[in-house]
Amino acid sequence: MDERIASRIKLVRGDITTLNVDAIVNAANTSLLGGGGVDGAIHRAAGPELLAECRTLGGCATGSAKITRGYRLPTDHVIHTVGPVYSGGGRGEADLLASCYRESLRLAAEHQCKTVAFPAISCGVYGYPLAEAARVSLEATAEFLAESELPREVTWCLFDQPAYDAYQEALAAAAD
Ligand code: AR6
Repeated sequence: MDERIASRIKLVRGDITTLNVDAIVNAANTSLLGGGGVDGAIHRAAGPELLAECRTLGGCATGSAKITRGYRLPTDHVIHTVGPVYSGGGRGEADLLASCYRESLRLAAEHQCKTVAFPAISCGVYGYPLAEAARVSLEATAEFLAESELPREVTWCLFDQPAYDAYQEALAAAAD
């Protein structure tokens, strides 16, 4: 990965609902009507207006993304993307995961977002192995950033230490 691209990628440990960035990304499901994990945390922190807007969107396909306002969150926008359920890696999971990142970044750029934060999409309930997800997501993001000035900065907000360590290793490997 080019040094200029690597300098636009940050890793933090924490709760994505607290981040004061232009957009946070939600690891949603195809209904867009909420769930557990980071999705539940985002809906709880944003308040019921977020669910009301999501009800108007007609769901979202796996690998796609849709954008809403952030309501009571410190962020302006929430980008809802639906990661693949991991079932061994032979069912197009990597392409779908890469597509989640590309489509989310495309929406962020379209909405003039300078700063965007992602959770580790698909790495919770959907069972994607962390190291592999980190590699795929960093590669897709680096490719997008090489072609686009916006977003200026992409942060992964990793909830626990194993996720943080996996991203740190993948980032170090990609920077070589
Ligand atoms: N901030 C940042 N990351 C978080 C937070 C948080 N507040 N809470 C959890 N994580 P998951 P998925 C991490 O299961 O695998 C939902 O029910 C978590 O530790 O939230 O894409 C949806 O409605 C993990 O590393 O999302 C879908 O049905 C990562 O976020 C389904 O889960 C993703 O875990 C989506 O599954």
